[in-house]
Amino acid sequence: MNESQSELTALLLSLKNQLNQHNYSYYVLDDPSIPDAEYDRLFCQLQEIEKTYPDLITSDSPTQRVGAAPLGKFKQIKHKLPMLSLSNAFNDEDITNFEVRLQDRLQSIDHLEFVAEPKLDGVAVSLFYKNGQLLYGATRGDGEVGEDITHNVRTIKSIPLILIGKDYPSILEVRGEIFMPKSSFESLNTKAIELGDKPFVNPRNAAAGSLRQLDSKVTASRSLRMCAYSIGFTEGSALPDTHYEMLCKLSEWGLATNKEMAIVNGANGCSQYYQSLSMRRDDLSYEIDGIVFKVNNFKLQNELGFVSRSPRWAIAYKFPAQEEITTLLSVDFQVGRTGALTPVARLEPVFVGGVTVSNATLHNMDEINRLGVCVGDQVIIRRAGDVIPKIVKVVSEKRTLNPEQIILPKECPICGSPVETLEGEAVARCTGNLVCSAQLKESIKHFASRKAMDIDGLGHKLIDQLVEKELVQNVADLFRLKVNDLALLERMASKSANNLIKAIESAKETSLTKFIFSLGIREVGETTAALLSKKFESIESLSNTDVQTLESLQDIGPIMANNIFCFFSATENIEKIKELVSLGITFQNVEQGTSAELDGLTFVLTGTLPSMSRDEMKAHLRDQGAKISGSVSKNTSYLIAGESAGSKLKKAVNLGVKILNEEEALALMHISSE
Ligand code: 5U1
Repeated sequence: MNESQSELTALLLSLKNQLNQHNYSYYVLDDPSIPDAEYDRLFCQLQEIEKTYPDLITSDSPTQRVGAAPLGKFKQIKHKLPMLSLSNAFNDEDITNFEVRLQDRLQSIDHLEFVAEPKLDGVAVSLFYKNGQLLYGATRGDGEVGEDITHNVRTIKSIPLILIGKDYPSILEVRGEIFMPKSSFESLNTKAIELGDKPFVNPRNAAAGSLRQLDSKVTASRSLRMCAYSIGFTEGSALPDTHYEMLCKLSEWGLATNKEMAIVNGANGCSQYYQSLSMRRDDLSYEIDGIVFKVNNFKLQNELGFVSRSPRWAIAYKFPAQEEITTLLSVDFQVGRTGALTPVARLEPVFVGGVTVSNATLHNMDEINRLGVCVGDQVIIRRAGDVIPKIVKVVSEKRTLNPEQIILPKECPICGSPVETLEGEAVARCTGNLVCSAQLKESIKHFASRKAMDIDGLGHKLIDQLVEKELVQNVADLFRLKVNDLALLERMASKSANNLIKAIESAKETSLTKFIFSLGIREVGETTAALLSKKFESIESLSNTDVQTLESLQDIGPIMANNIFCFFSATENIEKIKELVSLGITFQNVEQGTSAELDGLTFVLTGTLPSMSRDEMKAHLRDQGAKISGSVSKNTSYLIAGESAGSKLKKAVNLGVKILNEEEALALMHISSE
């Protein structure tokens, strides 16, 4: 063997070992050691070498199997028909080539119809029905043999135990994806962190971990869902002619299918569908990692057949990866409005989730310790949707010899005041209060923001300058500014200066809710501000209340009650409020548009509303005297239902409860939906 041959063999062995190790972490531990994108790169590298030197392919190569060998924790089940995987496309050209390949094989066909379906990021499963009864459910495993997860599958409400109707085949293998909705993933991880448990890296690992439970009660508590996307083996009944009709049949028989599925024409239709769904990707309640396009006609599918691990008639057009690997270069501590020091990771720029990311939040020291992250580490960074990029894991195999520990500064990096961490709190704070220019800037930004005093045109850069030039040393100083003062600022022409002074003047007339919110009381958001304004009707009455009264209010817990009470017990805060009033700030104690019609009515909300969060809608309702309940009963006055409304909607229909959409609900409150 010459030198280059032995180098090649060593590289091949190293790639196989790495991929096998990553397969084990991913499939067996449900704890991926590297991002999928990095795995795909290693896999492609191995595939390329094997393509050039086919003699070097061994049966144990990770390229030679579809998934991972079954775990051994559960009984094994042999699929009646193998579960295959999909080949990938990463751009429109790959899709055009896909269509050209199909047309080359199908000679006489010049127009191809595809079914487009979102590719859910979950766990592939096969469900086996005999005479309409669910006999077992299995994971994909290595594609031939999977694990028997029947006991867990049976806990998933979207999986029918008995099929509906009569025209289903006597034997039916249903293929689909079990997934965890984004909201369930977030709350599962929040709970895990609270309990000191390890959170899951992403919803797919959470779904996989939840399915691999020996105790099905755990699975049942995890809000998993199933979406069927094809069939395997069938017997005893003729099937429709097309994949689309098959999906409709599955839906008729009681299986959940994807509402976004559509028939598209040719490669152009595929690309258009991809573009339009990628714009809505973040709005979906579940994670998808691409779109699957399948030739619709079953006869053509049969004609096309398979190549190694994948059918020729289908392709997955992948979205940009949401997880990537990069290096943690350094950590800075940013000081917020309440003095909280937030560690911010400075990263080697990396393209992830469709953008280049060079910063990520690390939240607090507990998070740093939980991750065990050091400067210089290779880290997995995740950016899903609009969410701030997060470091989710350290790639420990790639740690350097001398990792640099991240140490909480003893002094505030902005004002030098001591930093303290109170007993039982994860957050470290600068003790400088308004001596600290960072805290001052942030509190003014909050005060001027849209949901608070709503000072039009007073942006962050302007506020930074006003504080740095000492024109503003507290929020009240904003109302003392003159046009001439603003002339000292960069890029401030006289027209802009006049406009800003006018905006500050008109912001003086506000509502009690906005004013309470603008005070920046710890943990008091706009919903609580609305609740307090409704209950107390004046700032005097709120500032004179006691902790017990506050705690007795719905949605106010002991910590928040204490925060509110302490805020109004501090003389400097009362003085600040008086000063603001003396400068001309006025607030109506009741929100505009109040309607006595909603007094005493009970509302329940469900689904995703088109233009606002459910919390915002609740705040509007509470402002107008309505009560909010979490469940539908005969006492419910109205159900406000958005997209993907589920069981609450069904119950409301059954009980004859009136149902409103967002627009109708706003109209009821006389709020314009513009
Ligand atoms: N939506 C969808 N996801 N998905 C995954 N369809 C689909 N089809 C697949 C896979 C693995 O395989 C087909 C070959 C049935």
